Amino acid sequence: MDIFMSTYKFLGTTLVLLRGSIVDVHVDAIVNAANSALAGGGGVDGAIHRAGGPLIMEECRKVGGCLTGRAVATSAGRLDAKYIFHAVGPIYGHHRDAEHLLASAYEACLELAEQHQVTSIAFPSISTGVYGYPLKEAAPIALQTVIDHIKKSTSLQQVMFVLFSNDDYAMYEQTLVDLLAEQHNN
Ligand code: AR6
Repeated sequence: MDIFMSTYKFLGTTLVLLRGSIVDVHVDAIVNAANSALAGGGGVDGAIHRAGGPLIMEECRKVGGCLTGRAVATSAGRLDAKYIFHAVGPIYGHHRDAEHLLASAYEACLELAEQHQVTSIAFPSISTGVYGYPLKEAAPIALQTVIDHIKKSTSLQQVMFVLFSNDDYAMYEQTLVDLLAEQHNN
């Protein structure tokens, strides 16, 4: 399988887009697209628990749950990371104010990154699988939230988005190029 990757420098931080599985990346914090019961499931959540082993679920049970639009941290079990940040995105067509909740899920992870002073983080495309959020609408929310965060003082040297399909990767790439051009023009 071909590897697609592109990198962009924004202020002091490197933004990376990668086509692949999030369990294969080496970063301080891997973000999980979780549910509010932290009960595990399919997609990213299934892949992380399978690859990371039972310790992650044990810690999730102790935490007990997470509100939509928020995130909680656990350790990363067997994965090559220090933390898993379990973020709960909105269910499209179910939650009112889905746009705000989606941005808030990303912000919650970025805040956890600062609290734990991590230097690298990998996001999946939260809510765009089982939760049905159209990728074309979700990509600018995800990327703009990261751009806005980086404008403040941050411990993050690298922010990665790991996309699972070629189409998702292409959409994120085009959206990021457009958003960074807007930043330069402002
Ligand atoms: N690496 C990166 N991206 C992936 C991977 C992977 N290994 N697997 C899927 N994707 P989803 P959600 C993409 O469904 O929409 C779970 O059951 C996928 O193609 O993982 O937030 C949870 O337990 C899509 O673009 O998360 C929740 O109940 C994106 O990741 C619920 O699904 C997100 O898809 C959360 O749904």
